Amino acid sequence: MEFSLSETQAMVQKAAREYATRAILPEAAAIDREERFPRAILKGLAELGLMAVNVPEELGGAGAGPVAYALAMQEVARACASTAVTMAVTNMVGEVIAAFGTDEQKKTYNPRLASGEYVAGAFALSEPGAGSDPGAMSTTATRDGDGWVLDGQKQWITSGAHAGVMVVWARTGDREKLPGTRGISCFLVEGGTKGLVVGKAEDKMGIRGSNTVSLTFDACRVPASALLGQLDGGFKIAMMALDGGRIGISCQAIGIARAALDESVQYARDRRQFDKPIAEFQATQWKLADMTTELDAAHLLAMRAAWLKEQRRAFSREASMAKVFATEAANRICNKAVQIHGGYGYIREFAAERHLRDARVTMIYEGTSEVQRIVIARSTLA
Ligand code: COS
Repeated sequence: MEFSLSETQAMVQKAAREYATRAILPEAAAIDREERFPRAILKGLAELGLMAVNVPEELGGAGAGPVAYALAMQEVARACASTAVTMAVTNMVGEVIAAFGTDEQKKTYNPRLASGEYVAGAFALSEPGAGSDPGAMSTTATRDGDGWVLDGQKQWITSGAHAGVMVVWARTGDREKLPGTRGISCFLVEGGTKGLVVGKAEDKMGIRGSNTVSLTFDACRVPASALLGQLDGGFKIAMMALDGGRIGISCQAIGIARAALDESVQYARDRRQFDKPIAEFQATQWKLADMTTELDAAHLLAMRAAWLKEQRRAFSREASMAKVFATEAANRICNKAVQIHGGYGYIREFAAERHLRDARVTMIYEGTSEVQRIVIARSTLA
């Protein structure tokens, strides 16, 4: 068993930590307060190769692998969860195109996503009536001459207003013959395409510097070359992409929780009550001990899933286990961080309340905790 990092992994981690500490952390509170989409910061991430960590070098990516990506995600999320989710989705979109795209699609989109020419990519699967059950989607793509016409609505689309390219799922099969998860295809739609209408940005509890919108496809025409992967074979692409995406969100949660723990340690050392630092009270120590242990367990689960992915072995169950544990642990950790900070944990002057707000969504997006448990239980009972 090998727990140490390769030279490349250590280098990516160091580069991400250095940039996150220097360029992202000082902006994080303002990004949240002003709901600012951090364009310049995202460009900087792209320049470091962090928008396409696990995309091959010949397509403009860093080619550093899933473990390096997981480490980088933790570092960025530790500084700013909003920036981290934009990075996570962009990396996921790049990986999907690299894995399923034609040479032409890869040549067109991967270098743009990796270099920051496109500030972000977007992943448009969920709909108002199809969240945990994407097989119930109703957006359609109808063949029309040499192209496709998309009609329908997508919901909760991260970076939907800014993405240069989005991966969009739609029904292509006859609903009678190919119901549910069958008869769904995947398309690459460029931002600004005629018939693609971006809805208003959601006013969210956390990750307020990320952009979340609905998208309406109103007779939105795309060429035949926009089809990604096999006709009617799009559902599996979504599931495979989400398996990897779930490692990313585990690591986002771990990064947020790590920040909450570090700040709690600092606060517990500085804050004095009853003539001594509150770190000297067992009530505080036990909280810190549990936070440390849970964070490490989350980290190990996430790294195991990333390592399996790197070995090209099955990792779906392990990604779901990492996600459900890491995101729920992060919420417990952030909640304890607020408690350790007392009244100061409840005001904006300290970051503890932001961490708790940011952590909450990690149990919801890219598959709720309930969906992760479905995936895990199916494998346990198989
Ligand atoms: N990798 C590859 N293929 C997969 C897969 C995976 N991880 N998971 C499922 N599939 C395949 C199945 O093998 C099945 O293939 P066949 O039709 O050839 O048999 C097909 O996909 C349908 O799978 P299944 O029957 O399991 O689909 P369900 O409708 O029961 O859905 C869950 C399963 C709940 C796991 C799925 O719908 C899901 O992940 N939902 C959450 C979606 C989500 O995360 N949304 C967030 C969007 S981003 S904010």
